[in-house]
Amino acid sequence: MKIFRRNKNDDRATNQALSLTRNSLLSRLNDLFMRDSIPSDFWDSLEEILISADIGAKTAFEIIENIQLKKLDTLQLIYSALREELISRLLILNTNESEIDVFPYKPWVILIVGVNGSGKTTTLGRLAHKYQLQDKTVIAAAGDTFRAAAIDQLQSWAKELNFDVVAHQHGSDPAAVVFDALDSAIAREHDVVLIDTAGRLQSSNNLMAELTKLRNVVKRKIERDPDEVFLVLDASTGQNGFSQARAFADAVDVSGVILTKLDGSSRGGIVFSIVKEFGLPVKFVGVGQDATDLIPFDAEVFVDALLGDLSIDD
Ligand SMILES: Nc1nc2c(ncn2[C@@H]2O[C@H](COP(=O)(O)OP(=O)(O)OP(=O)(O)O)[C@@H](O)[C@H]2O)c(=O)[nH]1
Ligand SMILES: [Mg+2]
Repeated sequence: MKIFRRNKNDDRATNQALSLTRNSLLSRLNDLFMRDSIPSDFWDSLEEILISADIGAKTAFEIIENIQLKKLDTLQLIYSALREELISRLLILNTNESEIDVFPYKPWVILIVGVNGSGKTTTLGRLAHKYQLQDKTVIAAAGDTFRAAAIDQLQSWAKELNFDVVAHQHGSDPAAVVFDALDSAIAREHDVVLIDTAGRLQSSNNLMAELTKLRNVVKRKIERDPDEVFLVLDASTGQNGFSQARAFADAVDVSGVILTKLDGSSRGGIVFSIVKEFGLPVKFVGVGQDATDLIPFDAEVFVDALLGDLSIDD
């Protein structure tokens, strides 16, 4: 069963969210491509533009090399090849339809991890909303017990959207929260369990140990690993956010990335680095703070929005 199919509104929202990134790219790409012939410094300029869009030096270099191999002699052909190269890099791991929506198990268990402030709790709310729209019942585990406000924040999402939450006191053991949430989900026959986690503890070693522990609790309780482990990354941190994110990817066997705050960032090109550096698919992008602002990722729509070559009907 496939849910979360994309629609025109998703394409528009992606386009809108990428406007900052596009604006920073577009005039430079225009300068480069809107000429009568290929300028002598063309390839250096293109590489520089791609790197400046956070696409990553390695990826930019490979893209240029692949296009050069084609020995194309017009700017128009080079532009089309650039578009194809960009899309193919995202398609390696991203199908054009979200795969997370198949439900072979009940409850379907999703662990949400990422550095503090990246948008985990907001993403949880938005994912809950997406599942609810598909008539799935959702229960959330308030696994961030480190900050009292985190529990309140989750509860207010739950109140607004009308889903269940299992929460213990501030400072209690997150593993116990997850254990209870899974118990409730099984007893109440919920379809989806969304587990919120802390982005920060006294030390990052503690945090990684805690996340591993949460994973193990899930495994013990449902006799399989979490069905998805989503790493939430903030698009505005650009390449700098990577080293922290790496620690999560190493600790908990992440299955996909959710890239938030695309709307406030001019660094949308970061998705290319994510796919390359982490070898992970991007599953959703966050395009705002509302319940509806989580959009399934689509490589082609993304690249067209990035390059400003859109074929969306208005
Ligand atoms: N504009 C925009 N803001 C977002 C998006 N996603 C999250 N935010 C905002 O980012 C801030 C942090 O989001 P949270 O969901 O609290 O982040 P968190 O990872 O749970 O943070 P901690 O619990 O402190 O680790 C909030 O103000 C959110 O509204 C997005 O896609 N776009
Ligand atoms: Mg949070």
